[in-house]
Amino acid sequence: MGIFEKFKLGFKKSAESISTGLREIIIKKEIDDETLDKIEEFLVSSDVGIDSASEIREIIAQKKIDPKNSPFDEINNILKQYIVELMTPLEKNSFFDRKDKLNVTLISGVNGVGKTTSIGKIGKILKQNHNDVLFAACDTFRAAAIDQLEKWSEKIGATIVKSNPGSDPASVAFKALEESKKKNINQVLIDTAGRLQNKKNLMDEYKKIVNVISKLDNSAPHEIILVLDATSGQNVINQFEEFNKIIPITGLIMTKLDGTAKGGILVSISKKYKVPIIGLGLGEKEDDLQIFNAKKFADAFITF
Ligand SMILES: Nc1nc2c(ncn2[C@@H]2O[C@H](COP(=O)(O)OP(=O)(O)O)[C@@H](O)[C@H]2O)c(=O)[nH]1
Ligand SMILES: [Mg+2]
Repeated sequence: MGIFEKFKLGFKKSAESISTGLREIIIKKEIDDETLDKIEEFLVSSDVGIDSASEIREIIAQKKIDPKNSPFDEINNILKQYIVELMTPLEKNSFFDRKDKLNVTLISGVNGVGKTTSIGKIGKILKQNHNDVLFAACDTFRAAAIDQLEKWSEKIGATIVKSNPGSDPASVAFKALEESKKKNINQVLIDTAGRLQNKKNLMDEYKKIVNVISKLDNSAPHEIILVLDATSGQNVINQFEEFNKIIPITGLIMTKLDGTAKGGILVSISKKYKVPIIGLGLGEKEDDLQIFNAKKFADAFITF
């Protein structure tokens, strides 16, 4: 299966829900106010966000839809173009390039969103691009979390730095950076715990990790990637706000886009925060991270 087929398959549920929804609304040749209202409401219910939904409504209202063409096709094209224009500036393929200097990436996000899995997938692409990769097991809260990262390190051939469960995450980060310098490893990916139920602790833990890292290399951490789970719908907005307050987010990964009809949330978060999107999780396997491309996303999301 080619990369685009995989992409399309991953977005099948979202795309079907958009397509079916619009087909039910756009029944007249003439796009009147009532239809425009329904389209706007439908887009809001598809998680694309109130701002984008009302902008798209305006664009459709302004455009003289040629009665010779199918209004359904024209509206889908408008949607596609809107998404491409909004999201192309958020592409950041350079994240996966080979880096000549040490590059430290902190992976953040609440429990269960797919941080550890995404680290494995990112590591694989980084290795394909001729980087050396080290994983730092800084989610020391559960032994299983350390084991899980270790399995990923074996699978993709990355070095791992870990400590005993319960040990200080910042000290693991410190060891990881020392090890990367010693072994001349250019890419360090730091896995973290995401126990939002204790915000104060989480915040302190993050800050401590960042402090320790920046003491060893004052340009680090180079990236703070927030992992968001598409199935959480509008909750991702709160999560972004919370994490961005601790340390400004430099990139996003949205996971579990396979099997959910909530792909629209990616449009909403793009409109609201304009933060680069690094990749999209479309499954649990090592090759299931798609490097973000706005045109491909729009083509897979809007199929008609
Ligand atoms: N379907 C699907 N499952 C995913 C994806 N990313 C992660 N998962 C699964 O979500 C669960 C939690 O992932 P994990 O990486 O442990 O989350 P963490 O707690 O944030 O580190 C695991 O069962 C993963 O296999 C994805 O893109 N799609
Ligand atoms: Mg984890």
